[in-house]
Amino acid sequence: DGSELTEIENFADAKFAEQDDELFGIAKGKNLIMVSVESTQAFVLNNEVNGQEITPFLNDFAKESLNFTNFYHQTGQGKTSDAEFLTENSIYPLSRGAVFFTHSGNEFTSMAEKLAENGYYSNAMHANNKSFWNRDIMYKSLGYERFYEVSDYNVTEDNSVNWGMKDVPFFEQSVGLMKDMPQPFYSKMITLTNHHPFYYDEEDKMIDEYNSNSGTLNRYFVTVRYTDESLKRFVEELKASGLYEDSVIVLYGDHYGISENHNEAMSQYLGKEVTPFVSAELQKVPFMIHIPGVDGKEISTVGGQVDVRPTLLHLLGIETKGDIQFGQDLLSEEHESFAAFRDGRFITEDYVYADNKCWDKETEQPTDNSYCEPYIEKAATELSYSDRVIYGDLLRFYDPDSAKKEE
Ligand code: GP9
Ligand code: MN
Repeated sequence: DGSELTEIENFADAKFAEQDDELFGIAKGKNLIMVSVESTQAFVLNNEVNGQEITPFLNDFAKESLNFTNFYHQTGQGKTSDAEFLTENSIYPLSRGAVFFTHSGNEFTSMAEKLAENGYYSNAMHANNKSFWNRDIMYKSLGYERFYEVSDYNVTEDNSVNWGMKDVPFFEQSVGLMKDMPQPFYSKMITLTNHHPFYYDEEDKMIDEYNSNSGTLNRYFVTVRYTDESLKRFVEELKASGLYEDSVIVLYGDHYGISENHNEAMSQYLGKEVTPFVSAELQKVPFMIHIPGVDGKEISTVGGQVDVRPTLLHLLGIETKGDIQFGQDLLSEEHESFAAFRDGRFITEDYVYADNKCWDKETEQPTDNSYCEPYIEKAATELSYSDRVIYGDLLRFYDPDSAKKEE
């Protein structure tokens, strides 16, 4: 009932990280373009395969952006949709199943809804079947006004590969759609080409495959390189259309592309054994925020997808105090270096908890468990409160106005 929410409200209020005054509203009134970059892990950034750069565009773009270098995905079985859930709501997905399927009828206080309340045209763009991950239903609950899905795009055999429409034409056609949107708009875009099994057309191959016993990993580099190119073209098209100067561009990796089934090939590539420590560190994904006119900066605080909502809303000058959020503004001085994974692993400033061991980041070896002990409970508490919000549909009882009055 409502009283259960009170306890959770208190938890969220205690966790709230006050925004930095200098940064609050620095992107006020700008469009927000947020790209979920399919299966892109951070290890490909500033890295090479066969002596060839894998992500030349992202490497440059990161330098012009607020670039978060210790940012982790926190998804479970809901994969892309879990990443969407986290970034929209600052609530964790479930430990089993996909919350997009199991709780699409819940009440949410998503970023899309909050932006719509603040005059934004909130929409999602993804050139796949609209019912994939139950998006057509869930997006209504999340407050998107419009979902540009496969039927809004001109998809041909020629411009498709693997799972569907290629990223280059997807971005190209999306800019066409954006030109007609009322501003400011919030567009959440989801790429598709760099998806397992990472099949590609020969004409799109810009670097050579890797050579290992895993065809999956070998091809992965080629399709990551292609998606990197598509993002470059996207930004060029935004510039040509005049939208670039008025838009914040956010990129995040949704989840891993290379599972533990490919550890042998991965260890060949990395030149070291894929221990549980390395495996956890491989869950790092890119997260960058590009704001026109704002200098790039590397931000090393440990965080995750649950932190995206407060971080972005504060930059856009929208308060989140009193909202039920489990994440913290990554740009706040009060942000605590911490990322809980959905499976019980977690990352702190100095330690990684994985395989029931506490790993020292410096030595990459297990150390005394007592260093991780306090965080084990912290992670469990946080996840259980988050689960209660979903299972009890507790945001039904949430009244933002009364939350504000209590401040
Ligand atoms: C499908 C795309 C991929 O529309 O979002 O989903 P995934 O398998 O990565 O969760
Ligand atoms: Mn995905």
